[in-house]
Amino acid sequence: MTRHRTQVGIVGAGPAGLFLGHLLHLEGIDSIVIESRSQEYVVERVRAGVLEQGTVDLMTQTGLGDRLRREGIRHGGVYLAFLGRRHRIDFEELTGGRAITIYGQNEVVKDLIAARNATGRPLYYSAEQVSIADFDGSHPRIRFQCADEQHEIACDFIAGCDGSHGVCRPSIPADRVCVYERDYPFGWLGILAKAAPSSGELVYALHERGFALFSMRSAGVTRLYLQCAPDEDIGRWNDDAIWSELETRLGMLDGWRPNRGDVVQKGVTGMRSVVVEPMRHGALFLAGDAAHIVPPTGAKGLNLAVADVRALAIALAAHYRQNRRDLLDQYSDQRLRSVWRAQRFSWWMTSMLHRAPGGNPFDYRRQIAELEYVTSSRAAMTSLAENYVGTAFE
Ligand code: RFL
Ligand code: PHB
Repeated sequence: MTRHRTQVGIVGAGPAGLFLGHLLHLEGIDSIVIESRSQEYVVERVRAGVLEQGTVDLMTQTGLGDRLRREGIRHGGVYLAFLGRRHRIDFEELTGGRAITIYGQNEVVKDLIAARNATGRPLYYSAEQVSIADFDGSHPRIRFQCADEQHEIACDFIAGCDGSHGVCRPSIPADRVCVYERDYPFGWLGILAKAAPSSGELVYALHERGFALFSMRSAGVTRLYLQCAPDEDIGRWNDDAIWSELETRLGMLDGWRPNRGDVVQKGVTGMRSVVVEPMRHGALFLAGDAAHIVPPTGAKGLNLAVADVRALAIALAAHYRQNRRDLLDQYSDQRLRSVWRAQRFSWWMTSMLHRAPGGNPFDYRRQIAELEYVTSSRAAMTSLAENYVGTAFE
């Protein structure tokens, strides 16, 4: 058995765990990160693409801004499309100049791994049989196996950054947590394609046949999503069928539609809303998807994860530097306010833009009426814009 000692043991090397390790390093606080997957898997996983200004600012302020500045694409608005027409929501004009930045989650993760490697602080990949213990007492421990060797980390705090299927949240006794949950009766089929984006900005579309989203990663790569069944068999969809469905749902009366190209990745993801309360149990702090999941329609998950660990790093720094406990004590309540605000927005965007299976024509007409309102009333547009460009850090 190899024994380690650190100040903060971090479970999970997604954006939350890696960003926390980075922020703690800048504060001179030691950490060990353990990750159940391989480095390749963590880097290649295709997920989010929309960064709020708070995420961009934090990356820039903490030395992670170089590639983001060169390769990130600033968007000053998005389109909502229905009945064959696109309607632009002008974020910059409605929110006093605020915008979003397109930069893939896997690029964020690459930048964070490079920063971690430069510090020489440990990051264990392919960790097995991960467990946490005694986080209610004074000797929190993380145990895992790596390359057939047993490891035990003794730490002051454990950061549960292990996503929605991790071990940290289920380690909390069930009678001590409240889990608020909502399933949606649909999922997203997503593709990444080598095709030049035919729109400069994202297009969220409601069609009679369901939702579709046009997004991008770079000048040569388009990211697209289709509403599908939550348990959709991707094997049923050849590339031609996917493009043809995308063209049906995204094709506009003015002739606009996505450019076709080679599909380089495809997958299906379910949609859920989850909040775990509280986000702290003794010396265990949950952050990111380990504590909350939002449906991707509001583009909030990654931003919430980054905002959580920023708050946690500030609270841990106050503890180590000034012996203050108050910020650690406030962490859960403070973050839950912002999490619930993002939940409301993500639920609302999802409900407005998806067709429930078996939904009746009344619902569809009501959704169109809502979209007509949102794209014509300045008050309604401003509400969408200010929530979309950023509330994760508030
Ligand atoms: P992650 O990224 O899931 O990372 C958790 C890490 O923990 C590891 N792990 C363990 N490690 C050790 N021991 C264990 N027992 C472990 N169990 C798990 C996992 O392997 C993993 O590496 O969670 P984190 O860091 O909290 O980050 C959250 C974000 O990844 C997530 O919220 C976003 O991807 C959500 N999301 C979006 N968010 C946005 O802000 N903007 C978007 O545009 C956006 N689009 C999306 C999305 C998520 C999507 N999917 C696939 C769910 C689009 C999609 C399609
Ligand atoms: C993406 O580009 O992957 C993306 C964009 C907006 C969303 C979700 C995902 O709401």
